[in-house]
Amino acid sequence: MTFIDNKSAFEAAQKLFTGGINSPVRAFKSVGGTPPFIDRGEGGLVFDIEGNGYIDFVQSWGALILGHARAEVIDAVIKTAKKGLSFGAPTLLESELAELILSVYGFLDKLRFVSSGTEAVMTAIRLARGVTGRDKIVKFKGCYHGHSDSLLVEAGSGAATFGAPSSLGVPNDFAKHTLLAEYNDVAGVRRLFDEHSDIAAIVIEPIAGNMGLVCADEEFLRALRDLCDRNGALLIFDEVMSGFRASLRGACGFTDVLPDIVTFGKVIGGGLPVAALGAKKEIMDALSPIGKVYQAGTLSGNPVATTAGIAALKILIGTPDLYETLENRAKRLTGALASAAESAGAALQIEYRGSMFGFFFNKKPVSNFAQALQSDTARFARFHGAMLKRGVYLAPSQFETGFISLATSDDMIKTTIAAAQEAMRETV
Ligand code: KE4
Repeated sequence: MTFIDNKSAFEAAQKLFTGGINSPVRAFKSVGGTPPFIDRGEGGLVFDIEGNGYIDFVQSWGALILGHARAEVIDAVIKTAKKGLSFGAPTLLESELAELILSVYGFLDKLRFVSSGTEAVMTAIRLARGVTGRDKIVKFKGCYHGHSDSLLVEAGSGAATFGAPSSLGVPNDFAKHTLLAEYNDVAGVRRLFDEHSDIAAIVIEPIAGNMGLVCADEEFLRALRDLCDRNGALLIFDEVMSGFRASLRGACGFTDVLPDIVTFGKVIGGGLPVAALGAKKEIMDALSPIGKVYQAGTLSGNPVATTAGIAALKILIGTPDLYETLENRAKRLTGALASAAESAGAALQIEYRGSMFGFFFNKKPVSNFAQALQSDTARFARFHGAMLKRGVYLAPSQFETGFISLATSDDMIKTTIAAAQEAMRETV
């Protein structure tokens, strides 16, 4: 099948896939228009099949922190691939990647690799339930932790975008074990522990990236840690998006609160399917084959995928000031976007954390999902289209986060700012 334009490619794809895509947010339903079919990535840019270039702030939803097709990653992947793609057996590569991750997240003893963030968080929940012997989990409205049944209850990201906060097909018997609280609301979580004695874990995005970008207050995280300690529950930090992204140590680089379990994804795979969960030995050894919490995966720790992760993490760990550079660019971009909104008379709330940034067309600050839902999503959709037209590829949903990569050059930031100044005025 060869197509020369996005529209006909999308029409054809809709005959093959529901919605023409393989992950809902990619369908551009909440922003409208035709999603560009990407042909290639090059540093901070992606190019569609029509040859249009875009400054990419999606970066495969955060994974490509070094930019697209980074030579060291590609060369390493090719070299490993020539030795075979998958064995379903232990390799030194997964050990090497694990050592790199644990060298940064030093409070963790062991990891288990899986192939997606969904798998990582699903396993973390099962592990917490297995270790505590309890069934209930606490999650936060607007946080998204993948599409496993227990967690598709008032989820953020795609589900929030479609205004279907809980998914069909999730049996009530599953959903009833998932308790919901508002992000940054200590009293609400405390009430849940007062009412339920069988809470196995709290799972949270310590930097929430799936309701737009919303950061957890330090005292909120401290309160969660304290509630877990007092009640014998585990604290799970879902760092699938923020791990090695918000800082070298992800959200753990911004708080002194230590979780019991951390989940990883995206950046640790360098663009290929690697995700993981990690914890202290006594928790991790509850997993099969030592313990009785079952988990398995054909492609877990895949040699080609772990090679990409190793190549990426070696650069991230080995490049001094890399994260400071990224954060400075995020600061410059968000500052200029705020000014552009002000000049256009647009109410904008904008925030960054390391190389992650997000904004809401909203008159009031956003610290939880209910407030995020008050944002002007129609305005966001118009702005998104106006930026895409000017060669700037933002996440196609108000309830997502933008990312700065090492390849997002100062010139690209400058171009983005100029585009935003026009787009803000054009989409009043
Ligand atoms: P995956 O199963 O999509 O690899 O990871 C699920 C997941 C878990 N936890 C967090 C904090 C996540 O952000 C994600 C996935 N993120 C979305 C973007 N917001 C993936 C994009 C998509 O769904 O297409």
